[in-house]
Amino acid sequence: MPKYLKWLFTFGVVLVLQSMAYATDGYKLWLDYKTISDSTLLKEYQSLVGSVQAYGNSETIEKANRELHEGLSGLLGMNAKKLKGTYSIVIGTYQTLPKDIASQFSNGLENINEEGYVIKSLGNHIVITAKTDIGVLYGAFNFLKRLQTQRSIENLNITDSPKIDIRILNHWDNLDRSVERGYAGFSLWNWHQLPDYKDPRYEDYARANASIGINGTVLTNVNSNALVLTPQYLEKVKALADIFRPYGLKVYLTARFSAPMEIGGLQTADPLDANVKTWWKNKVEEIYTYIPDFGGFLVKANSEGQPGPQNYGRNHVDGANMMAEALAPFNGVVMWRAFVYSEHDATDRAKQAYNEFVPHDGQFKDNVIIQVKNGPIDFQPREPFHPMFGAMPNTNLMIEFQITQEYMGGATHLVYQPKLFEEVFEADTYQKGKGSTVAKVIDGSLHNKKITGVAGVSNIGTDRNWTGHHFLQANWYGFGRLAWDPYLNSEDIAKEWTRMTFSNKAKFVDKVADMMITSREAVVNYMTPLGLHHIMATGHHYGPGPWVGNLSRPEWNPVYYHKADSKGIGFDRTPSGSNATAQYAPEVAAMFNNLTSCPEKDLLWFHHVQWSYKLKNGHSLWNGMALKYQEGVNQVAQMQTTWNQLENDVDAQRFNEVKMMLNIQYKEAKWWKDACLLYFQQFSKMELPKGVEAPAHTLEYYQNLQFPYAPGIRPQW
Ligand code: GCW
Repeated sequence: MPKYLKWLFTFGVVLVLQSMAYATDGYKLWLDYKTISDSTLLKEYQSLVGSVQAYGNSETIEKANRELHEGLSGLLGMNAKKLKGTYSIVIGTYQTLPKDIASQFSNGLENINEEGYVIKSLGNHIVITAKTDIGVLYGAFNFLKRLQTQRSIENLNITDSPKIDIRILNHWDNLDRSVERGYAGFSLWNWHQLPDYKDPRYEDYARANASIGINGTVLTNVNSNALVLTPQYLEKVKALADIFRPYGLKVYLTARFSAPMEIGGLQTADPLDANVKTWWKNKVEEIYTYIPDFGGFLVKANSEGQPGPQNYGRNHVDGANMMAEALAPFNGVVMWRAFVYSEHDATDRAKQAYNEFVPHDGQFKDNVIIQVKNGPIDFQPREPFHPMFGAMPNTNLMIEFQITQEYMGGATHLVYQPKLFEEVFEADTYQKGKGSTVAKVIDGSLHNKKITGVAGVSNIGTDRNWTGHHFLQANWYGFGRLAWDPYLNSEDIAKEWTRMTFSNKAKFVDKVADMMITSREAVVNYMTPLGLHHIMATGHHYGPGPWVGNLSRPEWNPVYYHKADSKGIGFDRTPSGSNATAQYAPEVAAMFNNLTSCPEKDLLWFHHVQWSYKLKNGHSLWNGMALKYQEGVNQVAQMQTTWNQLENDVDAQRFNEVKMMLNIQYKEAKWWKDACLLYFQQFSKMELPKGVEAPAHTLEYYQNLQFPYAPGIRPQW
């Protein structure tokens, strides 16, 4: 072979290999517009899709136009400019569309809200329109999704609007680029190089968020650093905000309550002090000179050592309203967190947030929204819904989920969280009788709320695949989908994501979705079955630690939560115990209080139950618990089997990476089972039942394991 041919050949091979690697490393998320492999379908789509005609010249419309070009070119395997199918794809807002097209939407677009969209077949057009540019972009993504998931694009008449206003990621990212409870590398925000160096990844991040309707991002950790509010950093924040804006993604920051002292030179941060008020007013005004559409502040105050109004004898209302006043002229909001509990308060930690906030119902300003974690303790594998959701009819409430897996195995465990989110949204608060679900509280329909919101603590970092584990991309995706519409079905979301991310083969989709759905219960089973909670190791929270009982604050100790003794196990939160159930509506409280009506999945959350207590399946509590732990391990084994069967349907890179992760998950599921059962067995003094594998090591062995460098730990702890 002549030299030049050899060279060309090698070059070609390298190019092909490179593009393969790029296509399968997970970077493209669910937006990898691979050409449709089913040739009949491909031809059909090619015969239907014509040119894209975009009306309007905003940056957002430009992005929508570009997305359609890239998406169609990829999916249909030819340059989109050359498409000559029946229907041209017409995009634009109602105002910018040609009059003859716009006039066919007879009542304007009254069925959608400001961010909603309409996709409608009209003669030789498929029209994607909205009231705003961002609505058009959302519609463009939805249209592409139809092709990605291989649905019909004929006779379309789709209207869709988000049901919740603020759909936001909370990054627990520090200015040194470490990420508290982050397991996917470092923070995306390269503060040192900003504002001049604009990593293309910033735009990819905004685009991915827009594709699932996420419209806000809090860039910084709730354990906050006031420096981000200084001009030096605001300039950097502005650079990010400018990149995110065309994608409808608003920037928010965490506001450190003591900032007036730390960066403002004041002697106090008392929210009722006139100088403090003025300082925040000026600071907010300054922020808006950099970022005219700045979203507002997220505040963690008087919680886990963060400063707050209580340092000055004031309360949450004083603190939140003071900031809200400064933000109101600019339509900014304050998201004030309800994650509070105190070492000086001896009451059950599960009750403390409610006790601190509910008496203030109706006192917060209109642009304050109280951000409440999904459950009353702290993002455990399973918690009952937070009682505050059924108790503050006159206050804006938003829900906070934790997408990053602080308590669910970090980024190595495949846990499909939208199933958990769905479970919480479906829970019934009974606040206005049966059917008063958490979803209705959060979307504002139960009480006619002015602002509504859903927050998710991000699982995103610098890892090439964004989330550390390919399948954890589904949690970012599913979070966005459910924040848009909390009534969606998590199983449908799993299938949709699988089709977009991997393959449309029906068998593959079913098997993968099945594995994802199972994973949610699996993690509960192998970590904290039957309502157990907070029994993880200390600090990094990696692995089991039910034996821990020596921490300075009682409510940090696992023994505080499981209360295992010779009689039984579990936290009595009924009237004979802490009476936390009284914080729920009477119907809900009655259900939890009664041992037989309390769902067994929440049993040990609400009751201290005897080891010999008979579960619904006839097993004693001890045997039932041991079998649940084993079931969790078996479920992971089943996930491994399923995945191994799919080798031929997945590219080698992702197949192998997921396979290795599942091996870790299996090992760690066994570790949890063995360590917890050995520890609890000291109290039950009962044998492991048939069907439960004997532990691999002694209890002492598990108790001595140390992981000083486990990821995600808070640098200051
Ligand atoms: O669960 C705890 C985490 C902390 C976190 C805190 C919170 C950001 O261990 O790392 O701090 O919750 O939500 O504020």
